[in-house]
Amino acid sequence: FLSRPEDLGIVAVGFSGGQGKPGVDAAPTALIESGLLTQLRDELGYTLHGHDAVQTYTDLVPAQDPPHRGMKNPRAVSAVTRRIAEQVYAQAREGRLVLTLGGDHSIAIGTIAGSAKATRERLGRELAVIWVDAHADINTPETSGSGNVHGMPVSFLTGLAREDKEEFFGWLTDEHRVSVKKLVYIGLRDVDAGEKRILRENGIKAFSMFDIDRHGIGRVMEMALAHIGNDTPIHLSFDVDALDPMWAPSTGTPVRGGLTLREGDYICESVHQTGSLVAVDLVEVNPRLASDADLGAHETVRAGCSIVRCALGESLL
Ligand code: Z70
Ligand code: MN
Ligand code: MN
Ligand code: MN
Repeated sequence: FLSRPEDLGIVAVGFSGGQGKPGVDAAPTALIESGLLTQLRDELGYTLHGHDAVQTYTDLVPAQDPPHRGMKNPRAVSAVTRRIAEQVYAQAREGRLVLTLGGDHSIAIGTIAGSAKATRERLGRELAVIWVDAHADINTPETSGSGNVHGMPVSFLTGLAREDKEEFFGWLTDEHRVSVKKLVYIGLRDVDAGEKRILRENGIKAFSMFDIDRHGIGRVMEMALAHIGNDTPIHLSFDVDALDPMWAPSTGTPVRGGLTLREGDYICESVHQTGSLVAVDLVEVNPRLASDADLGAHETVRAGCSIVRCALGESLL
């Protein structure tokens, strides 16, 4: 798919408005300072584009942003994700693999919208999404108990949630959307009752931790990739809280009983090996949250770097 797969577009998103805990906006800087981009350039051989600065999007955050349909910070999240969609699209249009460093998971509204649009235009293909997460993030504004938009990105991206007003995600059109048939979850273990109903009613393919325990991660990846089908462009959206808090404690909503770091790396390696990867997100690293602040944050950043390197082909011999 990629004209020059060694070219990597970087979007560094310092944004936390999709949820309530400050600090997740500091992740891109922490990941970059730990040497991630240097490794991608010097060890994996990528040519990096657009990595100059971490974006904070402060010009897009309004002074007043009262809830709409229960969503918190709806104007800010809508405007920021709209900008991210343009940035990801601009990189993907050049035939570059796109790496987005979040940021909370609401930013995937932008990354996947941009990547779906570019994939349609360049390849005439529909995008598949592999969503690795403890959570399904498929609440509609109406089913959400929290009002946090990072629990809703998949419902907006699949069109299960819709909105006419441009300032509340009304800018999303069919060219930005993905089919529920081309969506696969891995690592789920904390899914709201309303979300379970949405998954069931829409026949969405989901591999929970139960499925990973039963089949092993090797078989789960075979089944996940078979569901997507060969030669389908893949967007990998990786929430670091899919990993067990043992490896990634410094995240907004840690949930015990998660993936080992090796299982997380294996997911990324398997996706890389398809040759169909067009974009990767790493989200929800919050360097300010670990109970043992310094050590936990360092471990989480280190795990995040490992995930990204594996997705970009580090493990290939
Ligand atoms: C819950 C909600 C969520 C991440 C928490 C939680 C969603 N289902 N996502 N942490 N990364 O608020 O909708
Ligand atoms: Mn998530
Ligand atoms: Mn999550
Ligand atoms: Mn490769």
